[in-house]
Amino acid sequence: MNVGRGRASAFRLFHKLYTMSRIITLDEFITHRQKDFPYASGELTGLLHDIGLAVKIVNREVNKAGLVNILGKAGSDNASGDEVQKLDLYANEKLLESLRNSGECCGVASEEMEDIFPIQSVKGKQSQYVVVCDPLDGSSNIDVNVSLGTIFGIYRRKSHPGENCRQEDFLQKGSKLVAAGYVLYGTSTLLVYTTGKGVNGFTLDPSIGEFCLSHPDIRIPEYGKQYSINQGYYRRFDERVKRFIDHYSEAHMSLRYIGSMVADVHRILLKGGIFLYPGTEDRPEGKLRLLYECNPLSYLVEQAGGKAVHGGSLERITDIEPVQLHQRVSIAIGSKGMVEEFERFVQQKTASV
Ligand code: AHM
Ligand code: MG
Repeated sequence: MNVGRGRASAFRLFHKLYTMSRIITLDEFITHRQKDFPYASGELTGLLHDIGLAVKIVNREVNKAGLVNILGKAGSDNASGDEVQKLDLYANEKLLESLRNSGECCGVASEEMEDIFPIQSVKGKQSQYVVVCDPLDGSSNIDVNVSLGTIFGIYRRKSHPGENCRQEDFLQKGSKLVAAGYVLYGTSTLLVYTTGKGVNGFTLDPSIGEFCLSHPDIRIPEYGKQYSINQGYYRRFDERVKRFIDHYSEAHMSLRYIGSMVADVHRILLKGGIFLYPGTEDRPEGKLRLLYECNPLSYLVEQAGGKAVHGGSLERITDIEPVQLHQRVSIAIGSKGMVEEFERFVQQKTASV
């Protein structure tokens, strides 16, 4: 099955049911797509169902966060040294719970946990997959009611099924992902995912509690009118990045920065644009994590026709060999034309600086 046929099949299903004025739920869609994988045993399908369920529970808590005493800092630092808020821990727990009970996943690595979390096999099942995730991205926005997200990626394990999973199962390049996606808890709740055959988006209909296909076969525009970067760090950026920013600013491009990567990348996926989180003098690889944030989103953006590269070396993000679970990476991601413009700019300046 190639990408074109996968996308065509998604579109056919959408079209058939759409013309019958019938909604397509995430579960129906995932089950329908299982036949795109000739040797699929249903495990990956089951895993995607489980993630879909877990994020509905997280969504419920995100929505009522202002009403219950779940807000506020948990008073601890996560493994990456960042401040943890209670909702992050809750989201992490719910994802773990759902994956642990399903039997389709043999281990999880999460931004909220220092080490990997192996899962014992359930009912004798020898699960083939591991999950990497950022359970609640953009947590500094929790208590001000601004969009948050969940990011996930699924790898086929390298270690032998039946044994405990190992770190090497998670330290795989982004190009080895078999599925990746995100959930955006915004004005509506959206789940966007890919299994390497196009990108599809589903909006949660709260009246029936189901994610319904709303954005079939998403393609990122080749070019957009906005760029996204924390320009407050301008003075600490590399000269080449500074000049790229100056170039867009002089061209009267608009700056949009939410501070939730999922929300910024989602906007870019639909409208075009570029998101940058480059390194600074004190943090040469920036802030974002390769495994939990950059790889899944880069894989997905590439599937939609976009591009993602390292902000300094310009290596394709999904080609970077991870060496640590909580590794950070400088990133430029978005519309192909704009990322290539960034690349030309960096190369040019590298040559002349
Ligand atoms: P988090 O996973 O701890 O929430 O941090 C990641 C977030 C991204 O969503 C966002 O793009 C970035 O941190 C914002 O960081 P900054 O405030 O330095 O611009
Ligand atoms: Mg994050």
